[in-house]
Amino acid sequence: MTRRTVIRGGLVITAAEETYADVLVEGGTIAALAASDSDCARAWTADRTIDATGKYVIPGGVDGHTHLDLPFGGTSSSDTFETGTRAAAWGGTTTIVDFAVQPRGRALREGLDAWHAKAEGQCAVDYAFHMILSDVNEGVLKEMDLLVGEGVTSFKLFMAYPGVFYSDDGQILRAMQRASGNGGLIMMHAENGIAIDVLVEQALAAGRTDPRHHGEVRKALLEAEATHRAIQLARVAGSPLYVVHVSAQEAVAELAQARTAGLPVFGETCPQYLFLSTDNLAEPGFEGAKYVCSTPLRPREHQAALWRGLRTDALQVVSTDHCPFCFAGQKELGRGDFSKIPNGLPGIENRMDLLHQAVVDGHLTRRRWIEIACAAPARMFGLAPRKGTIAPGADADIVVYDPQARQTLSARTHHMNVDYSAYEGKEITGQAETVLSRGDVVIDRRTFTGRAGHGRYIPRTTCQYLP
Ligand code: DUC
Ligand code: ZN
Ligand code: ZN
Ligand code: ZN
Repeated sequence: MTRRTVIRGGLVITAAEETYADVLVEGGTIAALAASDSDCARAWTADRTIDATGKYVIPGGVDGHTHLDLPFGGTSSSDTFETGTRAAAWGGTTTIVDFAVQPRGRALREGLDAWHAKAEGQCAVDYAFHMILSDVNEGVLKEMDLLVGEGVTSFKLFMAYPGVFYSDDGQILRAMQRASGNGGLIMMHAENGIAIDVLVEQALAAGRTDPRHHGEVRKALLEAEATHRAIQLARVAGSPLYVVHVSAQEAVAELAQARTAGLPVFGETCPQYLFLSTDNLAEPGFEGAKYVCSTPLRPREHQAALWRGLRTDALQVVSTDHCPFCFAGQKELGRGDFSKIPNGLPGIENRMDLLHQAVVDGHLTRRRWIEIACAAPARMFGLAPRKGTIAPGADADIVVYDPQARQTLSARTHHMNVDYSAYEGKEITGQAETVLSRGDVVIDRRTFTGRAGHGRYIPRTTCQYLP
């Protein structure tokens, strides 16, 4: 017999509507919705009833940008697929899309196989992969077609990190041309890495070695320039473009202009750019290292442009770029040389809550919260209609969210495998109370009831965001 669960009495919020409804789950999928006090809903019998009175019933979060167990900066990001996806579940995120990496000079397949091996049997929630192209050549272009065919439908390129992940404009154009033919989505790390490296060298030579100089050399104008160039290259190639981790207001302006012109150009930002700033990078001693990521945190003034971009659809998605490194032993690799601080911030557990706080603070409506955190990433990355919404036929990835719970973010209480919180002491209104992943309760009233290996690999269709 298929197990039946009913979630009763909550306010069901999707990107499209808000309605008091009961939700019937059969096995791993949503079977039906019906008005909470209707005869139809009252007639449902179930093995398990979850009382959501006074709570929101929302789709599980979709985090389209994570780096679990990523070798980077002479070390590896500190969350494994096991710890990172468990932390995701605690925070109400039930699908992640992580970045498999092409080893330089090797085949995409080799990188993809390595990522499958890391994740298989380890995940608490469902997962999928993008592919990072670190060395575009003829063989790689052919492999892109194969990967699209098997559900890896997006490819990240770097205009930054010369000598590591960097692609030149010719390589970028070729990959975009290929994507325009096979339906792949090009994701761009848009920063002019060649110019940044000159400024890094000059800063270090002048003795400017503290973490705050990381923010000073990675200039907003060099993000805007790269964003502009990526947009023009995508136009020439006839491919859509998704710009990751947008932080500079000048880059938002480039995206807004392109979208106003009707181009298939999309943008993502991350909680750290909405809630943190260069003030954090300038914290005394070496504390600023905790906030070193790329693109970098910006002066506070940029935040208003990001919120506006999220409201006006210049930006479509908020992902975390979760790439945690412990302060002790990892961030510390860059004492005396900011360029050696491993780049990345933790946040996979905090995204849904920080964005709910943005609803409380008046930056976003509740439906826009669900759009940018669940529905848009699901459509963008070919996970809809299974993920990102609450509708009959969709996976039963559901969060019973308490909009009144009070919590204080802290490394003492979080579940990410990292020794600090980027939001230490921040007070949040709202918390995921109970979380279902394909019908299984993985968080039950703030107790973890999931398991490593419950999460499945999800092959993706191509981007569903295009008209
Ligand atoms: N930026 C980060 O901060 N970390 C991982 C990779 C990236 O581009
Ligand atoms: Zn990046
Ligand atoms: Zn421009
Ligand atoms: Zn990233």
